Amino acid sequence: LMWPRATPPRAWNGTGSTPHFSEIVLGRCFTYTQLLRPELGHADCGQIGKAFTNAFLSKDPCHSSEQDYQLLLKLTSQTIPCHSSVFWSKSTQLAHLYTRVRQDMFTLEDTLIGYIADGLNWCGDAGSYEMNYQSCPHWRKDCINNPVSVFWDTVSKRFAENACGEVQVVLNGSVSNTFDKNSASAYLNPHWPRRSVLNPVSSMNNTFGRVEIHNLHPGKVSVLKAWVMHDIGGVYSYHTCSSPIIDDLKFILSKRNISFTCEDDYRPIKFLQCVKSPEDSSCRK
Ligand code: N1C
Repeated sequence: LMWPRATPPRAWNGTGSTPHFSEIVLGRCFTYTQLLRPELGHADCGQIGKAFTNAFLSKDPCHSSEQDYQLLLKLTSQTIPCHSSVFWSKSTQLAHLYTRVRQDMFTLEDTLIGYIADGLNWCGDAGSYEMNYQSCPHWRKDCINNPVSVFWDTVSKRFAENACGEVQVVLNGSVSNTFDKNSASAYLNPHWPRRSVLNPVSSMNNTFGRVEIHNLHPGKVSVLKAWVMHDIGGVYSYHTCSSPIIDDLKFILSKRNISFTCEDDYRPIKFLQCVKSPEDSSCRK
């Protein structure tokens, strides 16, 4: 039995739940299943909304688990055709512009579960039935196993497990952490501490390197094609396909028997950048 609490829930260091969370989830679910992808018209948005909130309400927001999201995952299962999965890291906007034009390709946010949750924040509290709209745990300052981080890890893992054929990843060559080999080495070397004592969460914030590449199925995925994109007018390119950081990615995939190719400034995506900066010299040739 839970009594109404006398004191407000504990204050965390992260942004609170998104106002009108449940209504947004329900509205997005109907938009996706009724208007965008009618082939998912059979999905039960009422049940999906309930499964989503039940995954974290009345629970300690620092002890969220994959298990909490299993029913939600089951209710939102979706088949993505082979050769159409697009992963990304540090390139949210560009990757989504790309699949906006290429309607036959899917990032996680182009699937039902990713579409529903994109950009939202949520958490509850062990001592209350309510959502916490004041604050939620910050992944670095409070705890890693918070409802939002665990959610993205869980759905990213499933998205990668289900990928087949030729898959793509849009990487950002204009940041130092184009690919996070430290996230990845946690898996390569069993003795490497996943959460280093010196720097508890260094390199934890890279889902592609930490979760997705390790959950691609060799034999199902034939090749990963990386597109390393550079900001137009960016003063410095940190990484290209010839950078050692890309060799790390190549090495991990070769160990897993998945072929790898890499191309700098892939033209179809470069065109999208050029829509914004048509006068740049790199867009004129
Ligand atoms: O940590 P990242 O990128 O490497 O994660 C991106 C990678 C993509 O391929 C997606 O399939 O992992 C998946 N993914 C999301 O789709 C997603 N949408 C929103 C992972 N995280 C996602 N978010 C939130 O943005 C989440 O809170 C996470 O921490 C960031 C990831 O951004 P990033 O570092 O650019």
